[in-house]
Amino acid sequence: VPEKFATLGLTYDDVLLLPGSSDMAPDEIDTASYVSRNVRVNIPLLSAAMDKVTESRMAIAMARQGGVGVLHRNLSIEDQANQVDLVKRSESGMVANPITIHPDALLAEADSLCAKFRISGVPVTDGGGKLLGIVTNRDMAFETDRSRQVREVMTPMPLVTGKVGISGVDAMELLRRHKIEKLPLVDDNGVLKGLITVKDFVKAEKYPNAAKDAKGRLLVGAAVGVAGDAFERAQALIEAGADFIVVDTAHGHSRLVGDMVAKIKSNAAGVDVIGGNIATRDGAKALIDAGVDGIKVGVGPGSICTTRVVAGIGVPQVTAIYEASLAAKEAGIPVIGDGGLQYSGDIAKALVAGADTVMLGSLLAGCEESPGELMFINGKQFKSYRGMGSLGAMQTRGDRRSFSKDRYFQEGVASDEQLVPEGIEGQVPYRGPLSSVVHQLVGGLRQSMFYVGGRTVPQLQDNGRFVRITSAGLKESHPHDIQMTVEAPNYSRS
Ligand code: RVP
Repeated sequence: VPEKFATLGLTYDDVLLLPGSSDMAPDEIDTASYVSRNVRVNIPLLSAAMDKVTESRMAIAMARQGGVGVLHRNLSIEDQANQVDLVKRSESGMVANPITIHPDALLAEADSLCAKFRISGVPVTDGGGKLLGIVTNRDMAFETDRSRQVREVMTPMPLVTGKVGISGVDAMELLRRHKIEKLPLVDDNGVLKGLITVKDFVKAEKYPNAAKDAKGRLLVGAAVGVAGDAFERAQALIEAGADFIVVDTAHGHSRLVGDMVAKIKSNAAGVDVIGGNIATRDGAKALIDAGVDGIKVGVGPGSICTTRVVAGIGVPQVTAIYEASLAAKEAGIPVIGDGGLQYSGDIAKALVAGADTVMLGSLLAGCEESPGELMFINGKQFKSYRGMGSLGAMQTRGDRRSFSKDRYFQEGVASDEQLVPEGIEGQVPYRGPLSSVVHQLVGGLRQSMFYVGGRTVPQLQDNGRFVRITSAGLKESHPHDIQMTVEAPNYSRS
């Protein structure tokens, strides 16, 4: 008979990392890691697939910092695929499939294209993709009649163009010599194949650590469920260019999840599929058997999650990660530690426990780039944050359908009154731009790596050792016997 009681479950506040022998300079530290078998990031951070955390703006910001965002799925297939597209087109050395406009289109249409994709001009092509000209801010700015056709105001060919495959240096030189901002790339037949912009070069310099795919585009992941048209959703997201798909549920150790992973896997050449969430070694094994490229761990640790009280289910997160990693390491599958992180120090604890990356919700929900408006309450700034299993996220409101019910296997519930929520709704302090939040989180991680004596994430994982602490130890860990008078950028007591 198997033991009725598993080992004692530990979480972040139950442990500390032991300082180890260290002989490195801080600038030698390398924080790169793997999200899944083929998706490598430069910092081991993912933004959560939640409707108050990750839409295209957060995903772009995360990838620029070197991590990656996972786009939430509480929206239509079309909208979510569109968000993938926005991230993949956002910037890189070259835009492979630039947005184009037909010469017969109206200026008003050009306006809305530019606004939607935050661009300042669009190449004009005929039905066959042949480059006819370009219409930019400079052509349109003084034009008061927005019902005129693009062909009347565009700058027509011949334009300065480059050949497909032109080097970055040569492209920059052309832009500089001709004092232009956009360089269309064409093939021998004059068909538009790509676009290089000054803006992209400036950004590439500004974000040297950005996480990119083989074509130089920012990385992005996207979540799907298991019910209804989940498979069609996955197909649309892959089509739009997602680098990995997360089959994202509250109970990944279930047949539906395994089946969905296998189905997407067998139809998705070259795109990694991650499954979750699980919290045991057996759960990890089941996902590995289904063919996952990555495993997401966490049942109940989330700041907004009530699964552990509503259902009495879960495993304290450090133990959950450790147990899952025992199966995952053997199979060579990366582990994502999802939820429950409160401070930067928790990142290294997750990695030492066996995670390769961590996923963050509450720590990022207060960023400028997260969806939702700033709220002022008693002179302080907040942003709203909620669980995907909260009533608010699972409810149908007006004509807004909810797509997150099947995360909690409640898609069949007839009416909102019958939903059994597993999350709550609330607010978190506004934290400013993601870049400064990530700076503190990764700065903290680098300190951890220095203290433990791990130059790389694998070294940190190998060399790191825990000491278990008591509640007296935890009290000693936090500032104590003092009233804080100045706010620290990386510490507040919740
Ligand atoms: P946290 O970072 O502690 O805020 O946790 C975020 C994680 O919580 C998410 O990535 C997800 O796995 C989980 N989550 C999201 N919604 C809910 C819920 O409603 N219970 N839980």
